[in-house]
Amino acid sequence: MNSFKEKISKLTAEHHTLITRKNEMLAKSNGVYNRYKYPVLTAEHTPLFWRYDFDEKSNPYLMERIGMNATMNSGAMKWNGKYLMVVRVEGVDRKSFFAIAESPNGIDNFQFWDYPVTMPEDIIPATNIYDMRLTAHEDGWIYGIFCAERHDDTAPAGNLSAATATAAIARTQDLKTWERLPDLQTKSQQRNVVLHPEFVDGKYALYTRPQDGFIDTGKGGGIGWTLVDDMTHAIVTEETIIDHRYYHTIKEVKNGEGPHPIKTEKGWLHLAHGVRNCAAGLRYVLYMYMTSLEDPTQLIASPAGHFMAPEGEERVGDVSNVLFTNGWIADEDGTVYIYYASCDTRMHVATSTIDKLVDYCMNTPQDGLTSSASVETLKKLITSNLELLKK
Ligand code: BGC
Ligand code: BMA
Repeated sequence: MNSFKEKISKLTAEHHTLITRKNEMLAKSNGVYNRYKYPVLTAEHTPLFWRYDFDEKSNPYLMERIGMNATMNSGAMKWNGKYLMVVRVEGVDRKSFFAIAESPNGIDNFQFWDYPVTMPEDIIPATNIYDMRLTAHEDGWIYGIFCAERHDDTAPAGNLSAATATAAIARTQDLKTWERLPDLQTKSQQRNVVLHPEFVDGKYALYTRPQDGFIDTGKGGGIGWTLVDDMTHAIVTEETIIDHRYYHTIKEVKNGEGPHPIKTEKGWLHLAHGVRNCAAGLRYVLYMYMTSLEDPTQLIASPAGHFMAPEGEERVGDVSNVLFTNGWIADEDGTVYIYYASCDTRMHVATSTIDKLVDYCMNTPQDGLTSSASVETLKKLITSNLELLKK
């Protein structure tokens, strides 16, 4: 029989093999981006010393004491030359928390820092926190905006599912010590709130996603934009919808900003998620759009349909048929690392470049909103290609 120490060594060796596994870019591509063979983070990547009690006296069977269920919806940024994610880790107790994982190259070898983030709860304590968007703002702070979820105590007795979603705000200089600021004050519930990296007219600019209820976006027409004076008392006074939802599109039911947009010569490049309903439940896909540098409320490109949808093993997980993103990194050489989660279960990376993504946004036809419009768009391309092929 293996000794306790030998069992730990074996576990440690297996874990090491997993977290240092080299990732491979998949050759198959639509020309816009490349997927990779392995997820970049799974629950199995979390440190063994988070899950096991390594004391033989208190854990003679060497059991997992604190189970981890998922690593998903992660914010991302480059930090001291490392590719870093602020991961939504979900325990088997269904509680999410944030933990930083860093990689030397952005595609593999992601390793968690020893401790998860201690997020101060000195405002109104939340039951669950998740989906942080990181913004290194030009004011010098790194902001994390995330969803804080609380039970809705106005619900009839016995309704334990009624909840409220609010945009929680925290800031840091070192990603270790976080200062909690008051939640965003707004008329409606909010999820998917994202801080724009630059001041606009001397104010902080936020992407919002007003919603009538906890799940139902209702009259909240899409991704909103608002200017606030002070992030330490952020109050939404006016909200303009900049990316609307439409009937019979990939974002018919909901949409939400992903990470903050990337500034390019041609405009702000946005990555978002869109949701539609079907017999299998809500289907979440990723889509892109662009806004003007002069006036970031103006949509300048809106390619039709999804940019990425779940494929293969990405389609199955705790909440199947879901891709979600809230992190990407634009590198100095123009490479873009897109971090996306599949099915609220695991994290993946896809790579592209700023030039390719701008080309995709500018040259993909818009949604004509009807089958006949789609056929007309398709016919134009076919005719032009058939002419070329004759030459
Ligand atoms: C879950 C989120 C989900 C939200 C709305 C929350 O309780 O933690 O992952 O997006 O409900 O369905
Ligand atoms: C949402 C998001 C995510 C999640 C998705 C699917 O509303 O905010 O947290 O990935 O639902 O469950």
